[in-house]
Amino acid sequence: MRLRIVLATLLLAISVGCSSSTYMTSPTLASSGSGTAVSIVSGAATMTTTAFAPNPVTVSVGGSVTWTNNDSITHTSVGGAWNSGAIAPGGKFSMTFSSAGSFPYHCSIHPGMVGTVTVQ
Ligand SMILES: [Cu+2]
Repeated sequence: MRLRIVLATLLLAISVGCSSSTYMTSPTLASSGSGTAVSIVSGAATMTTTAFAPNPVTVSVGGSVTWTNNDSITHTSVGGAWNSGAIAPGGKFSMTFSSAGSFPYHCSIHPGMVGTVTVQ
């Protein structure tokens, strides 16, 4: 009798373990937060088309671009359809592109800094 209870408990523990590990390996979270990376390079303020790297950057329709400020001062990414606001040093900003096209953008603090996002 006692053995039967132990076995039942053991089976229950195994099945709970299996279902939780299936949940853990679910790919649900794999696609979130993955954007094509663009770096705002060190010393970008005095640069033009090389301030953002890579430039131009190409993403698929529905894809996103994540800008990371690798410089020591604040920058922005401003396009026709988006405005990052201030991106502090070390900060990031992401934008998802849902239609194909060529989207020019710049830094509103340093208008010489220009880039293009190509969505195809
Ligand atoms: Cu800037």
